[in-house]
Amino acid sequence: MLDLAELITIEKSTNGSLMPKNNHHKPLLRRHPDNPILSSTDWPYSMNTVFNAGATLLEDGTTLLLCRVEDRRGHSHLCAARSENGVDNWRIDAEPTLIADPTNYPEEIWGIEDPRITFLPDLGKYAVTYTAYSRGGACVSLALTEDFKSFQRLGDILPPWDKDAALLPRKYNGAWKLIHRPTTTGYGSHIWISSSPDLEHWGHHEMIMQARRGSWWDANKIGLSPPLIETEQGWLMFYHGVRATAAGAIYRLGLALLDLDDPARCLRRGDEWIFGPETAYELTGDVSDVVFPCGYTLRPDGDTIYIYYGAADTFIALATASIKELLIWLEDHGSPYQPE
Ligand code: M1P
Repeated sequence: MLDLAELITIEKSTNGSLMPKNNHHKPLLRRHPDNPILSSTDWPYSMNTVFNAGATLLEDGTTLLLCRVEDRRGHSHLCAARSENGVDNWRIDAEPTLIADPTNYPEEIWGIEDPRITFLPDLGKYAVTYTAYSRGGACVSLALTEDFKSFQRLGDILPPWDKDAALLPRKYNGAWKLIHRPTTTGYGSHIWISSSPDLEHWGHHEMIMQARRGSWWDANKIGLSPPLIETEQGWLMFYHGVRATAAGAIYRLGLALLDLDDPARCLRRGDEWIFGPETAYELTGDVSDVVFPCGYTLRPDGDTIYIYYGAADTFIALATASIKELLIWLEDHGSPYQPE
């Protein structure tokens, strides 16, 4: 893999300068021409909307999306869709793949939402972290699976309000690490990391990155988007920032880099958003002005990623990006992280 200094040199020598700080530069995230790639009309059963999908590559190279499907009561469940190329010809489970089970897991009374998938090589299993919508609010739940057919539920691992969670793929000094987003009344919604010896009992809670304040695009409320992406420079983190405006919230994406050896340490954070709602399918839907990725897959070149995002809480769309370009952008458009 090229190191960052080398990449910056390449970028400078081919462009004359680093990417300009305006919205005319080549977009970092490029929308697929087939967008939206999945919508309610593709579904084999009656429902309202499909959005916010977790993603992974299965052993045989198949792309699996675990999609959030909202039914016509407003409750969500998860449904798997599989494709050979990650773009089209999706094979969608004929029935919901993972549904709320409020009898055994009362915290799932109002549905389950927004899955993130991390493969855990030590266990040979995929971990699915998702939001359980309980009477007390949103909380973080976890299930393990080998095949996305049967699931071993560990139940709610963090109490309300907490969501936007994903595991790191390996332990640090015997501890699993979970990135998540608790909300505290009067304090806001920030990104935290917690540790566990067994995936069930969580502690050592530390804040990693604070929402900014004032007029920033990511003021007051941020959250992890897909699981972290491992690079030689650190864990690359896409996060969403929610701007409250008189016309409603705008969900956009930003970038940050966490220390590979100590993921509780944020090294760098981008100043500007890198992706926001612009197209009709992002601007109009059940919830307008939302782009919300929960999953990505790494393509065979080891650099291109496919980012799957919910658009306007109504569709699933796909954007492609280069990890190298994202790191260069962060170097040029970011600053060392300073808490607000
Ligand atoms: O409607 C936009 C998003 O709102 C919530 O996200 P967050 O709590 O991070 O602001 C979630 O309900 C998410 O599913 C939804 O897309």
